[in-house]
Amino acid sequence: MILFVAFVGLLVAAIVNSDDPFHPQFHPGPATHWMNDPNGPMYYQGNYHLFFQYNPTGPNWGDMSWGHIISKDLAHWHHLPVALSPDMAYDKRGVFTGSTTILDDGTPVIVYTCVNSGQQQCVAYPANKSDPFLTNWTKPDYNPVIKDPPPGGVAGSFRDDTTAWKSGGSWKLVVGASINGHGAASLWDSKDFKTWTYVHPLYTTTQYGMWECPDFYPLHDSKNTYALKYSAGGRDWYTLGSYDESKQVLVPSGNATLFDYGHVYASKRFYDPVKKRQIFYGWVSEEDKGGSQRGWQGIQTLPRSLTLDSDLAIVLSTPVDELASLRKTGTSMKNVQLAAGQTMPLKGVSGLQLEIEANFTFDKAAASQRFGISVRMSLDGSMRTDILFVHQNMTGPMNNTDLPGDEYRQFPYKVGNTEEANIALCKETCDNETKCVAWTYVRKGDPVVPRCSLKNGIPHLNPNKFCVSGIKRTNMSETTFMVDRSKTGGDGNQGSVQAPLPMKSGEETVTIRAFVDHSIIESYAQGGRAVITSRVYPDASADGVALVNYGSQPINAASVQVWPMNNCWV
Ligand code: DQQ
Repeated sequence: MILFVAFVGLLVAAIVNSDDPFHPQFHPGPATHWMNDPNGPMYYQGNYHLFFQYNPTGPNWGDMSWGHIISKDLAHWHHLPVALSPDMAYDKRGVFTGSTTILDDGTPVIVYTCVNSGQQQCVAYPANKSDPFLTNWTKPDYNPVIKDPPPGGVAGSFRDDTTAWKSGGSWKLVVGASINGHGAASLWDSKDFKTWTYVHPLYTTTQYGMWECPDFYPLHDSKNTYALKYSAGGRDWYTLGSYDESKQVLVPSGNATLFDYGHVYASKRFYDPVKKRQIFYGWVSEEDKGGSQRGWQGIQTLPRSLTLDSDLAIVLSTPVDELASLRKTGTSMKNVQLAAGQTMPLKGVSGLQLEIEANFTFDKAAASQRFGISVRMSLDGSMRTDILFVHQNMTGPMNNTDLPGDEYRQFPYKVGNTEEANIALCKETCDNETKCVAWTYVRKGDPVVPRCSLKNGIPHLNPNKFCVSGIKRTNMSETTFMVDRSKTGGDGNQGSVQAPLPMKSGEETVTIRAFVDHSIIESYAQGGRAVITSRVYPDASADGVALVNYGSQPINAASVQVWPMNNCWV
């Protein structure tokens, strides 16, 4: 019966999605309706499970339940029936986010936020532990197991349980909270997984009023570094540090950093005992207004493995290797030369489901470089999303260089000033205006009046003997990774996203990897040092790929590989 239900669900999935050009086909998620946070991922008896916040009846948030899919390899997925529904008095307003923990005897247990008048924490156990699909779950009579928020907390801001871990001979669990008005990872302790007592905040800061979806886990490096993760302000943050088990606190070693500079929230990770790694999923909501008309909203990221780069003190996020099993026969090119300003469409390469990896040679001595790949590109190039490496070596005046476009304001030559003083004024004005990113001064001699042009984007560099330009030094590192959606098309978010991309000394190559799956683009630079996830909604005909060089000197793409990708539904 269960298999029959799953099979019918699968057919529905195929019917619902096949003619929707925006619906991803190799990202895990439900066939249709609303999905938000990933919940309770785990490996159990040969299967990877992923649950998620799900509305089983419609395309908008509501009736919060746990949807359920499973996979043998993190690449190919099967739909299963809803695992948890809001069917008890204590969770009738929602089965909110939570995690799974494998107990000492091998039993998996879900801890989730049960919502009624306030938010409490509840548990659920498999109805049949030997069912490897874990299709049915039961909620014991003693729920909720945590009834009240921590002292200084708020009943309506107390949610999103982590996977529990053993420390000091008992179970520890973190729940997101707002303590005395500040976001906090509230720490709870239990001997039997039934009676929980409050300890104190494992970590808290004053930056946000509430932390959703916290997590705490080791990165398995030689220094035993831990990551404390939380979701706040629409983004997912981590702080690295050490775990002081005698005091039960995180001792931070740095500032909060983003996992993904794009559109990812409420992420969840689990430890994969098979390959001994931490794996991350994140919720990627729609970035246009058409979602509910399409009948579904929300995607999960591809599973990403998290490792620590201890030199750079950042977490690297890389799509799991198993995804290579979704690749069809690919195309590969070597030593492709790109002239300054060139866009080179890749002949015979197109599709709405692609993985692309390109390695470029990076010239540190160059004044300024902007290159990468264009995806979801229309035949005439007018629609495209650019995934770029940006290197700014020089912020001072670049003679004989124009930065055409992106102007938001200009002002004329100041009479009485020398030309050099006017150039300095142009640069200084840009430095003092928050909106300003770059400037161009047009010298005397050009048919138009000499003037300063202030820009809110970094346009392409163009040789022009009348112009002198500069790019403002931002507090970003000099090398950044960028997704430019200004020409993306459709009615989605056209905003661009820039992420710091730290380079190591002596590095001479830049690797850009992108997964394009209909309306989602996951972009990774330098093995996951910078990640930007974006939603795009161009016409289905915009399916081309190009290499682009917006810089003023030639670039060599040492290797380029593109694979069309299969669907992930089995
Ligand atoms: N989504 C869940 C909450 C969580 C929020 C409700 C984060 O448990 O705090 O659907 O997106």
